Amino acid sequence: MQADIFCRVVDNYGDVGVCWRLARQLARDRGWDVRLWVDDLESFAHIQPGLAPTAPRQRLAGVDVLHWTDAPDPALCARDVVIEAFACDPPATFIASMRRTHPVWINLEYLSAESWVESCHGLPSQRPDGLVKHFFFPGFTAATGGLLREPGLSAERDALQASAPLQDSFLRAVGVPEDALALRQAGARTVSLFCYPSAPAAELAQALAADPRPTVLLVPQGVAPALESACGAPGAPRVVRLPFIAQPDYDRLLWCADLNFVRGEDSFVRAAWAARPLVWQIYPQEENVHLEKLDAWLARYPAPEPAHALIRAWNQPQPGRTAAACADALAPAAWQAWLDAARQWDACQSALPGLAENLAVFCTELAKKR
Ligand code: TRH
Repeated sequence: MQADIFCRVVDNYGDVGVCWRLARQLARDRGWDVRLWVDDLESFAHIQPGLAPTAPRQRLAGVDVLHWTDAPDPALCARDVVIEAFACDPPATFIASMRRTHPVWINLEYLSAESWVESCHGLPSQRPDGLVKHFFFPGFTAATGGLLREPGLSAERDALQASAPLQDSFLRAVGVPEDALALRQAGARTVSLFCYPSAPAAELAQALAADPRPTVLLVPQGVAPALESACGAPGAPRVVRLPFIAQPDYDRLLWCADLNFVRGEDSFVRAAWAARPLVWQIYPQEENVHLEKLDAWLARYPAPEPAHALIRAWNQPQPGRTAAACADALAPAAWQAWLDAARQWDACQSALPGLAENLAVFCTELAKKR
């Protein structure tokens, strides 16, 4: 199969993060010939070291990466499959070529745990020009497109989680200093923090400082910039700033942490595969629509009530609420229940077929009917 994936970077790194992960999987695991068109290579380079932000075309991890500009090369025509991510609309000249070849056309939607997704997943939309676009919804049930997950991920994760020396050498390689590694070896909790500016990070620091177990807090550069000033008191977390690292290394970082604060779409899914407690900050939308989506996910996530309360507080900050909720969620009984729930969440979600697999099967079936 020959496929073109179109990605417009709306904000941050999730749009390109999802497309890049999908492109690599279709190329590596399904043997597809994939061209990935991205309009913002600067953002892409942030999460993919080695990507040249000014190159019009480059080959990386078995994928042809194209800079999607206002004047795309008219010689590049549609082939078997066209995937537009998040309703981004392929360029007009490319759609003209689609009218000639009638490829399978997929709109890959954003992830939501809401139940309506099941009834919309896979539906066709007939256009006046004769082309048909199919909606493909990621999701948490067998009646959706599933979640991106690479084969062999659990075994790789289990091996790292079972070995303290492997974790040390990985963390050292991504820039965690020796004093922080020593704290971990002495029993400190490891927390990773990736959040939006609205997150009550100072309250999190306060709650971790009040907890008897010390904390090493791993934070990407530029995220929660005021954290250091909230971490001056004795017992406060040891904040370690890390550069942005490539997606497979970010996975490993999540696997090494006891608790992961994640955001958006892709890091949220990756934290599930760590099989460790996670706190999700959902991407904020107008009129608080995102809070309904958060509730839909919480209704599926089997964590105990104190963990749910912390996740709600993290998304709707009010003075004192996050610090109190964090203390409750870290209390021994709640924490143990959360650990069990995280393992259960990973096990039940990873038992479902992955998104790349579902999408490949869906496209192959449609291609047969062309
Ligand atoms: O960056 P995000 O907030 O992205 C998005 C976008 O804002 C998008 O417009 C919105 O619609 C969507 O959220 C819901 O969060 P996300 O989705 O977690 O994407 C971050 C990506 O960056 C993800 O692929 C993981 C990757 N990453 C690394 O590869 N290395 C790192 O060090 C870090 C911190 C992240």
